[in-house]
Amino acid sequence: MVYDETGEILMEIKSTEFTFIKCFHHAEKSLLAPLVIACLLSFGSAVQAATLNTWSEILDSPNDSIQGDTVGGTVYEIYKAFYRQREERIDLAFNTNFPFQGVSSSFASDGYIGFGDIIINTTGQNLSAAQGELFAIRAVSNNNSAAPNLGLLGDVSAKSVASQNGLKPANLQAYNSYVQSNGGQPSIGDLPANTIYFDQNVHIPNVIASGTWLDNVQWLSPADLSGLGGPGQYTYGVSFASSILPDGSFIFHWGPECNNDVIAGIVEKIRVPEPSNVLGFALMLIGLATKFITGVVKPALK
Ligand SMILES: [Ca+2]
Ligand SMILES: [Ca+2]
Ligand SMILES: [Ca+2]
Repeated sequence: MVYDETGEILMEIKSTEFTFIKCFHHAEKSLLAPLVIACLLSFGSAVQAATLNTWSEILDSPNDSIQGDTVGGTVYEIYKAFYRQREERIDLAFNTNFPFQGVSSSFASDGYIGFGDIIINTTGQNLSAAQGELFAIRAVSNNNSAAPNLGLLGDVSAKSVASQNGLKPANLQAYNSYVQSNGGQPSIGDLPANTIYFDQNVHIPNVIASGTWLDNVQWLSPADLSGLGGPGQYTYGVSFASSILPDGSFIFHWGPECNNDVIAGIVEKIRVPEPSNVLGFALMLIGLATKFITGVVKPALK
């Protein structure tokens, strides 16, 4: 258990999460926006170093989903998220019991709980402050997203459709309490359940309310997902053009439309040299080598 200087219990265990919470507690009290940004930037520096073409794994509690009166291990349970940056693509994948096609539910007003949109925040601010500046992916047509087309959108505002899809607790705080009082341990991937990255007094926004379409996304193939897995029944994911996102740390989150489990990851997009720059540098080296060989440039050391 971790406590802050006022004696308040923080749920965090990992040092990076502790830094995050401490930052937001201070920033929230001081109401200084620059401090929020500074905190997120410092938090970003705590993100494990990103390596091209290597998957990183984000763990979620294995028992913080809700289905009817059941807590933990339900059809909505999310166990892991995975993140990988290739030179031109970013891949996001999930290990979960939730099928990407969604599930029928009598608790949903439309009788169906779909795959929520994946919300991406590159602003260094909490989610409420970043509204209108988010990126997001609508990957399925059978959900309650307001995005008119599938794909990756920018300038996104996100909204929650959790209540209309049958979520019982009134807000995130109530959801966490419900899970805890029924023997589960709520978490939101890299974020603690009581994070102030999300407004605890409302449901986590889980679909696109508005935005500008930017590009198509692709579902990852079984070969792309090779080596990934976990306790969940399914592992699947999407990829999109890495050039669309700015370099640096960002936070993404995802869950089914009902928010009966949610996972978030704090990851980093690293700068990849432009192919033209690499080519230019190679040509420069070839030119320099030619000059050495032809004697135009003499080596400094004899
Ligand atoms: Ca979970
Ligand atoms: Ca629905
Ligand atoms: Ca969770």
